[in-house]
Amino acid sequence: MGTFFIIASLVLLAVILLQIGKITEIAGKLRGEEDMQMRSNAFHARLGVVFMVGFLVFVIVSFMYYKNSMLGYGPHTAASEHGVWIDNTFNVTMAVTGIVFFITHILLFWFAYKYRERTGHKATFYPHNNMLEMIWMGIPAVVMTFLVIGGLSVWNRTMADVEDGMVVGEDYIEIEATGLQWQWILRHPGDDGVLGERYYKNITGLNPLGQLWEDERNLDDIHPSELVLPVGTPVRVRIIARDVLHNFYLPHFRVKMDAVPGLPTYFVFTPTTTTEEYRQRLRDYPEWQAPSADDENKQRWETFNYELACAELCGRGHFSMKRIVRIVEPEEYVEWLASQKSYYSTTIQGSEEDTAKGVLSENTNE
Ligand SMILES: [Cu+2]
Repeated sequence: MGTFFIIASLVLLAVILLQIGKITEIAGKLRGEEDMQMRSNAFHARLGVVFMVGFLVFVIVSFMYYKNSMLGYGPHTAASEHGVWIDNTFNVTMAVTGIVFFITHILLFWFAYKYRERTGHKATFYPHNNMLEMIWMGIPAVVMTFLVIGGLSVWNRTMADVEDGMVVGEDYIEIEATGLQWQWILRHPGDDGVLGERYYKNITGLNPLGQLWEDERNLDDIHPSELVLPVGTPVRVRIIARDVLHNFYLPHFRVKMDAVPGLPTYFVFTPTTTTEEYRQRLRDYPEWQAPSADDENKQRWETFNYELACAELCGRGHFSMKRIVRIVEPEEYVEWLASQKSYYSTTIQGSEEDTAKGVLSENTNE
């Protein structure tokens, strides 16, 4: 019954609105409709211009407000070698598209205002102008070509693998990140500088990466809880997923690569700024320098840490795939590495897994 009354009231309301519309129409005819129409046109065209100004001011203000929080701006310049190229590419694209954004929005609303219907003005039929078309096809084509070629060149340099002839452990460090629901298992090579073999059928509760313990290179590999790397040395990260898609994401280094089950990927990057240097950069940032620097600002640098995250929405624990990343001086890295115990020595040695050494797949899997 209640529903019936609600529906009936809505129908009545619609009828009333229709009637009001009709009355307005008739009243308009009596008063001279055309004049009303023109006044309404002018009003809405002006509203459009006001909206445009407000909108563009809002765009500028919000950009100014958030700029210090955005990667690539303010104090957040890239902490890796290739990150600087990527930031430049982004900034150039932003400048070009930003200019076009302002021009097109101003034209859009200005034209709607200037060419509104007015008494005594007749629209011109203007279907074709070769010159004009050449200009608006030509300029974007040339600009896009430059953006795409520049972008491709940066992409190719960023995605390049280590150079031929480079020696792992000497010229670069190779580490491994395995994503699974919901954590990253990091693996650093031990003293030998090389990661040992792994085989997925060897994965057990004790051996989450399926490392082959008969491969001696595995015995000194460590599974650190933080990603610690020396500044200035190229790092090659092997990226692996154990279940669903994950994504190895180091925002401050502009590193981002999918971790795909069954398809190993990699990323090579060179950290250029230690954690301490980055904190100092935040501390020295002029806009946060005021003597009245509030606690919130101080927090920014006192507690700053690089982070490893997962950038693929991989399930309900996705958010927890966060690891602290520390970039340190090379000497500190050597010290840190020496202080770490190998996964084999802490977890495997003496266990059932250890005695099963040499027996591949099936047996160790159960
Ligand atoms: Cu994930």
